Amino acid sequence: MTRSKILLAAILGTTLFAGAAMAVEPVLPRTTKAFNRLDADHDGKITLNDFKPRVEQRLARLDTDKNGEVSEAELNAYMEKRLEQRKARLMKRLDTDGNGAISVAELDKAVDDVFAAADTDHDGAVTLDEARQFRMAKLKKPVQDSQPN
Ligand SMILES: [Ca+2]
Ligand SMILES: [Ca+2]
Ligand SMILES: [Ca+2]
Repeated sequence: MTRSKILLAAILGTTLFAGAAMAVEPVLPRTTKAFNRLDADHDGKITLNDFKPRVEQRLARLDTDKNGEVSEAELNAYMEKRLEQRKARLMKRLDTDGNGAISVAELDKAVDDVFAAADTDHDGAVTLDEARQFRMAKLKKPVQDSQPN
């Protein structure tokens, strides 16, 4: 039960709220993928010319009434949409019997799966190393990074 609560907090914390705040904030890229996306000429450096249009593009995407600025209402609408998407993804992942609610049993199953997948030496416990490798493995999956580093 306690373990489940911790995992739920971790899942909610990382998948539900991370990213939403970065909607319009000019945040410099911290991952290789995000950096490479900005580094148009791939010289390993991003310039203001690379960065500014990106930020402005993002602003324009949120400016649904196209009046040149993003209002609080527009920001709200965007964040609600994102939150809905994340919620839907979370439900899809955890609500395995599809009854519209996440039960303790379903959460326990998810915890078991995460543990089993992370416990690479199968000693029934997850070390910090295993946890780190698991997170990295999970993060790497969707990233199509051809350079192994
Ligand atoms: Ca607007
Ligand atoms: Ca369910
Ligand atoms: Ca282990």
